[in-house]
Amino acid sequence: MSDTPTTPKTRTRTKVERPRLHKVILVNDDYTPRDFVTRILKAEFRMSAEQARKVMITAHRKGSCVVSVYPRDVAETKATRATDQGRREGYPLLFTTEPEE
Ligand code: TYC
Repeated sequence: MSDTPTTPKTRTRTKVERPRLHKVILVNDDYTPRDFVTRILKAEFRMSAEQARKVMITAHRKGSCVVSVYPRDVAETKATRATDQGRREGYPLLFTTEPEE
């Protein structure tokens, strides 16, 4: 150990917070056909047929289901695009977004 007096070094730490991710949520309704919901999930959210079917059935049974999480702008764009595809076919299919806790 050396006897040289040491001056405490101060360190500046810049806190960088990761941007919060946002959930895309599929909301159940009584009118949109199951196969249509599954097709949208596969196309817009790049899910396998099996994954898409599971998410669709969960929303059908429980009222809603988290599809995936993304940075905010991606989540909003995907939710809007997927909802619009239902509207174009006359279905009330709805995808919403909310920040992750
Ligand atoms: N409940 C619809 C039906 O029975 C199917 C459906 C599932 C619709 C999930 C929307 O988010 C949904 N045809």
